Amino acid sequence: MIGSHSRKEGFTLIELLVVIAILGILGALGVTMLRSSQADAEELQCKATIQTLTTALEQYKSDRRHGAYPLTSLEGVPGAGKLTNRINLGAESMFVALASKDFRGDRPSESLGDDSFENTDGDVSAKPLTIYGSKDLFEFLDPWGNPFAYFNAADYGNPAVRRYMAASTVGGEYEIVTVKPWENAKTKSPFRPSSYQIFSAGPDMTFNTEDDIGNW
Ligand SMILES: [Ca+2]
Ligand SMILES: [Ca+2]
Repeated sequence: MIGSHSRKEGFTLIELLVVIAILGILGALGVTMLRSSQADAEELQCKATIQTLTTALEQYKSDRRHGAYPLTSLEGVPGAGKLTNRINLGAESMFVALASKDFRGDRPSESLGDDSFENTDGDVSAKPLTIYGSKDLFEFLDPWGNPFAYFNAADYGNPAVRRYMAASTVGGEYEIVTVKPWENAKTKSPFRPSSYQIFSAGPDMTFNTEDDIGNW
C-alpha cells in the first residue's frame, strides 16, 4: 500500500528519466533548428547584399561619365597614391567607385549602413576618395565578416589582384589568402566572362569552396 501511495505522489525514476530524455531531444532539436534558420538568414542577407552591390554597379556603368564597371585596382586613380600592400585591391576599388562623390546612384555604403564595410587590411589612400572624410580603403563585408571579393573581367587572369584578407572564424584574426575568380570546372571558362565577379567566401569563411555566394 505504501508503494502505490508513493506512486501517486510523484514520478518514478523511470518516468523522470523519460521526461529528461524527451526534454533533451526537444532542446537539441530546438538548437539545431535555431542554428539552421540563423545560417539561412545569413545566406539570404549575403545574397541581398550582392544584389544591392550589383544594382549599384549597373548604375555606375550606365552613367556615361563612367561607362564601364570599376577596375580591379585603384592604381593610377588620382589621389590613390601608392597602393603599398596589394591586398583587397578589387574590393577597395569597388568600394571607392560606389562611395565616391561623383557616383549618382544609390550608394550601398549608405543604404547598407556603417556595419557593412570595414578596412580589414588597414591601408589608406593619399587623399580621401569617398564621401567619407577618411582615407581608409574600405571593403564591403559579408555577414560572416570577410570582405567580398571583386574582379573586373579584364583581370580574371591577373594573379596580382588575388590577395585578400579573410578570417577563418567569426571574429577571428584576418590572414592573407589567395582568391581566384570562379571558372567552370570542366571548360575552364570564367563565370561572368564579360562583366565582373563579386563573391563571398560563404559560411565556411574560405574562398573558392562550394559554398561561396556570388553574382551568378
Ligand atoms: Ca583596405
Ligand atoms: Ca567558401
